[in-house]
Amino acid sequence: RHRFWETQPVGQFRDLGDTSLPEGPIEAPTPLSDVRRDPYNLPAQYEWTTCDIDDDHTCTEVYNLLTQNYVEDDENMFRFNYSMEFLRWALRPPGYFKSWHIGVRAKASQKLVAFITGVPARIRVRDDVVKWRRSTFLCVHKKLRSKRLAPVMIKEVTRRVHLENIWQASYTAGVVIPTPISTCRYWHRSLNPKKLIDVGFSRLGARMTMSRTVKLYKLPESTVTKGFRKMELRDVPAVTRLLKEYLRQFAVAPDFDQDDVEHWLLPLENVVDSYLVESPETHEITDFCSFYTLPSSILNNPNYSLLKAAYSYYNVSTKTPLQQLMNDALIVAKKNDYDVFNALDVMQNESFLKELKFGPGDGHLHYYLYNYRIRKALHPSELGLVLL
Ligand code: MYA
Ligand code: JJ1
Repeated sequence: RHRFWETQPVGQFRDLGDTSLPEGPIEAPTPLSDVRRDPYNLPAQYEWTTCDIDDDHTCTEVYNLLTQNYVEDDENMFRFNYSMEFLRWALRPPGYFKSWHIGVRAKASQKLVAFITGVPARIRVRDDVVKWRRSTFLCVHKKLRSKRLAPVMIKEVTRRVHLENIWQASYTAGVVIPTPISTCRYWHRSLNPKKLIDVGFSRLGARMTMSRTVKLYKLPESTVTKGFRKMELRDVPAVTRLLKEYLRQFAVAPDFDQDDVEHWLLPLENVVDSYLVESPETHEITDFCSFYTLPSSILNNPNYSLLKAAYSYYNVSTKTPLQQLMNDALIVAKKNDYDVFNALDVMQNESFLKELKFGPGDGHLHYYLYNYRIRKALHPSELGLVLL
């Protein structure tokens, strides 16, 4: 049933529940000298290109390809619209490899028609810290779908990752392939209910009027937690310590050092926002919350073209109740004109979703590991990992 994925070192559906199989890598690394030297073959009209994301022209080409062809919801009403600044941030973390930003061009027109990337990361699975590749932005132009281009691209990126002596990867997708380690649900908190209803993102509830709905989702003007402020560069060591300690409780989580925290969590305008609570007495950093900015294009609406969405990222509470912390995050997002605040049911998020008036969405996100077996699917709350 999965012509490609059945040939790959990933957990297979038929192995589900087979407790005799060990957890850990499925295939041992091969000697680097055995890794294929030449790129995989593409159909004759196409050629490989390495996308230099520093270059404005190339970055614009990638942006345009994704904005017109990347992920949509099941009714094709919305499509992710990652900004150029976001792409640059997501694709250039500490130690990134340019050779992993792979494009496919049509030879004749030189048009960019497909893209796949990876960035390096250290991820812990239970007690095992492994070097991984985090994978995103697999995209094939709508006109070239179903021609088995995706498997060639996945094999090519895998080859280039192997050349760096890395043998595992983590990725998420909206589709089910062999075999999810966990399946999460998206939840949505309306911040601008009128616009969300106008564009078909949400519906007026039964026995609800617009004015009652607006009132239901109303938020205070300013945050309530004392000592709540934006994260700054000087906070990197304290935030790293806080996060490291907090993420230990999850079965799968990133292993962040200070450089990673500086890159992935220091605020970057219109890309990532991070706030923390500094105790007014001891000046200790006790809590942390963050979200990233990922707008969606609104397809076919006469009045609106962009939905401004915030996505819950990493949150840590040690003193401030998580629910209060997240309510402050909602207040900040509302103040900054976001239309909706989205979250997955990962980590401890279930503890505040209903209380803070998030509602379940119609989308799921499946988490995967490449060349790493885990025996039994995890509950979303065992995941301490958020991929972009
Ligand atoms: S998830 C986001 C994916 N992108 C989109 O959804 C954007 C819109 N869609 C498209 O651009 C195309 O539909 C794509 C497929 C490109 C997705 N992940 O070429 P095909 C399998 C993995 O004829 P197309 C993200 O970015 C499918 O099951 N496999 O199909 C994370 C079938 O295989 P099989 C997928 O529709 C990506 C085969 O491809 C996905 O023209 C992680 C069909 O190929 C998917 N999202 O193109 C990638 N969708 O027959 C894996 C379909 O077996 C990385 N397929 O069922 C693995 C780690 C590699 C590194 C390892 C290092 C050690
Ligand atoms: O955004 C999503 N769904 C929305 C819009 C649905 C439009 C019709 N299909 C949704 N809205 C309801 C909100 C409502 C607000 C008030 C309270 C009750 C709820 O459900 C969904 C997620 O739910 N998004 C998608 O489907 C986009 C694709 C998700 C897969 C992403 C794969 C990414 C891979 C990157 O690694």
